[in-house]
Amino acid sequence: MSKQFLLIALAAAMLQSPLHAAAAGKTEVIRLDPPADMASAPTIGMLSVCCDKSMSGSIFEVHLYQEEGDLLYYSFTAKTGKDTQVECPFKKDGDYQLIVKLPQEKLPDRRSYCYAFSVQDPDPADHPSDFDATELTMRFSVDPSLESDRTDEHQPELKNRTYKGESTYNYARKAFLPGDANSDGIVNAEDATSILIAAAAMGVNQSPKLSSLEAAQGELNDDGVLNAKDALIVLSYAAAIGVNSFSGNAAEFAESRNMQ
Ligand SMILES: [Ca+2]
Ligand SMILES: [Ca+2]
Repeated sequence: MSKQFLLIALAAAMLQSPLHAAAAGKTEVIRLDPPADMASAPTIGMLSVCCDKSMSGSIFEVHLYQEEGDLLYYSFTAKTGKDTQVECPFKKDGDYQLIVKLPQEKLPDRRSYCYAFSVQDPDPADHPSDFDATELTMRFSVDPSLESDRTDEHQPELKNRTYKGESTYNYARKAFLPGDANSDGIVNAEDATSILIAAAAMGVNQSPKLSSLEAAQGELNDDGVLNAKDALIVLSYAAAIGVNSFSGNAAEFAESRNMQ
């Protein structure tokens, strides 16, 4: 039986960011296999990261800090058009950091947010009847009604020998529009052109000249590459919308038509 204590120090180096709209979507749970050296070790805690599709294109990383440098435990990208959840088990005490990288509308780089937390037992002797497991949940979403970012941290509780903590981060960010590769608010053939121009530039090792948000919005088939396949999806989607044969967004269109 492990006797652990979870000390959550959410020192959020939070910066302000532009606005982004949330939308309901079906839930997809992504489970990542733990690193090989963790596979047979008991876990002392679990970090759950949840985000809705408004966080599409964002990158989430979990690091463990060690004397010789930080160790990356997990990295995943929130997918377009789906809700995402990742669960990260910890096998040992230590200082961790969750890094969230959001695609930006105007800046060429993603903006990073760092959330530091510790999983540690400050003095095991003082807690002889502590708990078997620890859980920390972080939820990320965007709220277009907000003027600035907001953090809600709930008081941790002990229940069924599990120590639980939860925090919600609401980002005030502009609407994420799948397919809108030139960020003019609509999805049409011009976006296909932008994607093809960007793909051609990258083909000769030149800058795609898209913001990270535009690139994330243009990457429709979740293969991690911005190319003619995505442009074709945009054209097909625009044609379907034009004759009212589809009512969702471009990412949902790609999935419904199996254009992955
Ligand atoms: Ca557009
Ligand atoms: Ca693609």
